[in-house]
Amino acid sequence: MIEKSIKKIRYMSSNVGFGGLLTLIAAACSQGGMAESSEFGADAPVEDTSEFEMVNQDLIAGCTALGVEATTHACTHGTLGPFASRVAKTAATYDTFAATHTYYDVTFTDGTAPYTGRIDYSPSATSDYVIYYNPNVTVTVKDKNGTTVAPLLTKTMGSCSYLGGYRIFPLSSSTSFKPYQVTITSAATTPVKVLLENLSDASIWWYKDMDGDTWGNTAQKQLTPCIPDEPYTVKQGGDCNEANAAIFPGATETSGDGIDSNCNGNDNN
Ligand SMILES: [Ca+2]
Ligand SMILES: [Ca+2]
Ligand SMILES: [Ca+2]
Repeated sequence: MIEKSIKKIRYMSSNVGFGGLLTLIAAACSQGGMAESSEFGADAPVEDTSEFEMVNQDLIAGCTALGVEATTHACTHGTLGPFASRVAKTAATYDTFAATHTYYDVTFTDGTAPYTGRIDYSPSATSDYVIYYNPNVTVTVKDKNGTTVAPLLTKTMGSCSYLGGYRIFPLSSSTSFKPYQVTITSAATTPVKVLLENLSDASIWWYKDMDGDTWGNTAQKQLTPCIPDEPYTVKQGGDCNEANAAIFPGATETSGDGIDSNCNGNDNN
């Protein structure tokens, strides 16, 4: 469903312009759902799930940053919302992030720098979640039992003026672990902008392109929200010859040369 949604957005965005694209992105957000990562090609890296075997990992091995599909989507929330306010508390009762896809203004109750407080979050699906924030603050996560959840990735973001950075955590929807305790520590500024996203919603297929013709091998692909992982660098499959950059869907066909140059199964057209 997610792959269909992303493809639909990409197709439709060419016709609806930027404003329409943002509407489509918001629509995709609301669809939610879980994307399976079991359809990787034969050459895809094998994930080490030993440390996080409870969760579905969307981050491919060696992921160094999220791709623009994820970061652009998140950045639009800074201008379009939806917006909400939450109070990070130090008392026994904590405010909660009620849902993903909301851009939160988080305020603190202690009133002195460094500002710090806790908000609880109960994910609806087991997945990798990204917590974006602005300015760059420290975000740590523990499960309801007080066990620290190690971040999978911590990055600053230079491409969005509304979000300074992000951290990615593997979270479970099991009540054995949630609600999670999200602690935010800010050196000097309050409130802090915070946005949570299920990374499955931002995952897209990347196809393996060995001959550099921008068309990939349909059978060898990765589903990930990360930046392209060489050689999984293109978003379109259908290349019927990965050893010849002159052969790809739509290439010029030479009739009767014994080569299907445009990958339609026919030598002559
Ligand atoms: Ca290719
Ligand atoms: Ca042909
Ligand atoms: Ca031919």
